[in-house]
Amino acid sequence: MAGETVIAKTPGSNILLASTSEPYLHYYHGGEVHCRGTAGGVSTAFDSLLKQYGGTWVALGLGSADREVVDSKNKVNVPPGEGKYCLKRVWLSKKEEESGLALASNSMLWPLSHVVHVRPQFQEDAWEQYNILNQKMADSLAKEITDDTVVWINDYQLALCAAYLKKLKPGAKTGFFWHIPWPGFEAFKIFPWKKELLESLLQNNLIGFHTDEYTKNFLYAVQKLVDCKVNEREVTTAEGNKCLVKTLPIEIDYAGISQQAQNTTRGDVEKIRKHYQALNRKLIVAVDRMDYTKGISEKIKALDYLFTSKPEYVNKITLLQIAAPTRTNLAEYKKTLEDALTATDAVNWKYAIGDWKPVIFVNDFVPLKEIIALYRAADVCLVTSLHDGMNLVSKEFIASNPGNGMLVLSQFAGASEELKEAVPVNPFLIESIAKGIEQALEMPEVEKKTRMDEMKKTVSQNTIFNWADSFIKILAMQQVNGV
Ligand code: GDG
Repeated sequence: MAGETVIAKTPGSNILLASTSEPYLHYYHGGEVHCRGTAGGVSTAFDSLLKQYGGTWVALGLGSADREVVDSKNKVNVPPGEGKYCLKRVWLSKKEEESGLALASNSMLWPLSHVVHVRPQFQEDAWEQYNILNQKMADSLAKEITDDTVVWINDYQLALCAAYLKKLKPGAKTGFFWHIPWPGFEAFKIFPWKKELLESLLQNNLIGFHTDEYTKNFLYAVQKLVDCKVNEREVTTAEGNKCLVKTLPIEIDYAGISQQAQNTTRGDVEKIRKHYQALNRKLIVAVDRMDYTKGISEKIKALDYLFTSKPEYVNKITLLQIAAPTRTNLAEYKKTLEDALTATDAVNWKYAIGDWKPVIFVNDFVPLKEIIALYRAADVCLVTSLHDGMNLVSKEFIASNPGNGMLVLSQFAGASEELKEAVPVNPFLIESIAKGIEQALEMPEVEKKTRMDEMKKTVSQNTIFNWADSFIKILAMQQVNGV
């Protein structure tokens, strides 16, 4: 399938990817250098892509041993031992990391874009450091650009990158994907550097969003604030740059994930269930980065509510929550973890019996192979994001589960636009989550199978490879100003 794609056929498509998240992280353990993958949608998605197509990925190097493994040009081939593509690392000073990444990206733009009522913390100095971070990435990208390079910049941490890059390489063609929601104007208009943000983004030749709602919100803000012409979804800036704005929902490597899942044997599934004391009990699996947008405490409280309102479920279900550590230096994230642990202790204290605990909370990075095995073993996958650009976990579950499980999915995850047969919940209402869990647990086998088959059809039709092909194909057709 990948061999027939536009990228593989077009010799002029030398992919140069940019994101702050790195797909592989090197770290010290016991005096030795180890390497592991990282949790997060951008890492997972583009790793499967570049493993297939090759290319260069420019990302920050934040692992304790990242500097140990790169060559003189800051490059290392990954995955380790396979060398499928080149990872080029960019180093930040402590100040740039703390202000440009942690504060500007994760305490300003992240809460601004996710409408979950966490107040963004604006600071001028952080915005300056954000500029420096974007400039550094642009400098590093510029060194890799040749005539046939297609530059694909990713996510809210790099919104100014194209503007800096085009000062160095005016003829460069750049596409940008915004992986998180773009909020409505009421929420967006409080951003102090909103015009600068929009004008920089519009220097790209293509911008992608996951849903039509985000695309429309973005275009509305552009029309309100920027001197430009908007013709349907094409924006022409006062300087003459044409930027196309498209809705392109991200997908997963369905075949790859479902193949890995099928390699999981019945014995493996039984072992997992036994390990989590879920042999004769129902297993609910949840996989998230430990982020306040994901509604993790809400899930745990919903389970507590379910046991209180329906005591017949006590000792009959286990929630296994994988909560991979993320942005651990930020106060909001520390508090979110504390809240989740408090909710876990409360429900476990009230209801644990013998070897059974209602909630198993794993605040650690878990290898993808194990996550896929868990999706396969699960009776229910519970996704309760308060707001989520897409949510890849829901699609990974659909690809991995044999069809006897059920997905409970937040109405406020972009994925809910495609996965119509999932059980929808409003995660702001604990009772709604509890009802969703109950509906999924009690659903007749035939209905589950029918719904899961429909969702498998949807997710398998559109893969990460088709998604990337569409993006690159559209980008390739865009004119670059003055070239
Ligand atoms: C952003 C947007 C959008 C999680 N824990 C572990 C682990 N993961 C993997 C999952 C999945 C990925 O991380 C999470 O992706 P999501 O899409 O669910 O969420 P974000 O990280 O917030 O991603 C999101 C995405 O970008 C893509 O555009 O969908 O809306 O917020 O792949 O499996 N992987 C491993 N260990 C873990 O402990 N190996």
